[in-house]
Parts: sequence; C-alpha cells; structure tokens
Amino acid sequence: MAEVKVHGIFAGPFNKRVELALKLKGVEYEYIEEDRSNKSAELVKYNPIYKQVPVLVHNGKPICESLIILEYIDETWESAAPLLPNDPYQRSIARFCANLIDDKLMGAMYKVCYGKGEEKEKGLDEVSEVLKYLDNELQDKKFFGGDNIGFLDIVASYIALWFGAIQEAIGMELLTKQKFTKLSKWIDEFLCCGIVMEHLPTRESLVPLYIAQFEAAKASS
Ligand SMILES: N[C@@H](CCC(=O)N[C@@H](CS)C(=O)NCC(=O)O)C(=O)O
Repeated sequence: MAEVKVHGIFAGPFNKRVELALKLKGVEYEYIEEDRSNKSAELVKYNPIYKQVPVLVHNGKPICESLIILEYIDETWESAAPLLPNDPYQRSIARFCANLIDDKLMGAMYKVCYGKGEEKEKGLDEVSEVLKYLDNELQDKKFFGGDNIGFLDIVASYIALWFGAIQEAIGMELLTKQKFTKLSKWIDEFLCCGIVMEHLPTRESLVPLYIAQFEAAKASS
C-alpha cells in the first residue's frame, strides 16, 4: 500500500488544504506535527529551500508547496472526488484565483494587520478588490467547484476560516454579508460540510493564537 505522510503544524492553513484534499479523496495518511521553532531534520531535508510545511511525502518522495501538492493529489488519486475542473479554461480560472488568494489577499492582509497609515489603507483596498473578484466568480454556484467542493474551495478555506479569525483578532469586519453576499453564503455552506467541520480547526481555537501573534509583534516593534 502507498505510504503517504503530511508534515504540518497545528491549525496551519496550508497543511489543512492538503489534509482536506486527502480526506476528500479517501486517502489514508500519517500526520507529522512540526515545531516551527525546531523543525525536524526530515522537513529540512524534504523542503531545503523554504523549510516550510506542508510537505507531502508519497512513497518516500517529497512534494512541497500546497497548491502544487493539491494538483499532485488530484492527478495521483484521479478517480475519487475530482478537484480541478475538467474544462481547461475553468481550470485556468481556478488556478488564477488560487494565486490571487495566496499572493494578493494574504499580502494585503499582512498590510492590514501590520501596516500603518497609507500602507494599511492600501491593504484594505486590495482586500476588498480580491474579495469582490471572488464573490463575482461564485456566480450562482454552491461551491467554487460547482455542486461539490473542489480545488478552489480548498484553497479558499483560508477565507472561510483563518481570514475570519484574523478579522476577529484585529477587531475589524472586512468581509460583510452586505458587501460580499455570495462569498458569505459560500462560507456558511463550506463550513457546514461534514468533512470540513471534522478536519478544520474551530475559529475559537484560532482567534487567541492570532491575538497572541499580533501582541507579540506590537511588543517587539
Ligand atoms: N506557499 C507555501 C506557504 C507555506 C507556509 O507559509 N507555511 C508556514 C506555516 S503556515 C511555515 O511553514 N512557516 C514556518 C517558517 O516559515 O519558518 C505553501 O503554499 O505551501
């Protein structure tokens, strides 16, 4: 039987993507918890450039970077729960939106959380711009993937959960039902799915972690 291992950290948004994809595909795996301040020799060996989680190890071969891992999982266990759309154009849109979340939205949230004055304002505008784009992208679909959770839903789990916890920790409401109706509805649908509820951490467990992180950053600045 194939040996599948995932190196991750508790409540890490990137490794949770990988775990969610494996769960959806029904692939059994061993989870290895890493300590960010004392990374295992295996993690450093498997991901020598970034030394980050997640790393998926499949029969001894490491794959790094969550978006690449998701595609690998989809291609390797192709018969169960397809993640990326079949249509090449839709596939390109899903990949574009995934990059938008990882590059633009996360970068903008960093400016909102740690920036001041003009930089923070710029971050707020960028957050709105990306959320508007994704809201529009949902059209009348239940999930980004259509009737079922797909690649982009998994990537956007960051918005459904971690983004909300960060908002709560900084005391700002950026993603409102009034402004982003479809995205808000999607979040409710997504977080109610059994597999999501079982395998993602709760918002309550994340908020204190972010509060502590922001307080530590303030104290050292
Ligand atoms: N682009 C990467 C980001 C991974 C990432 O940022 N991982 C964080 C945990 S959430 C990490 O390992 N941080 C430890 C460090 O950078 O030292 C991906 O998509 O996998």
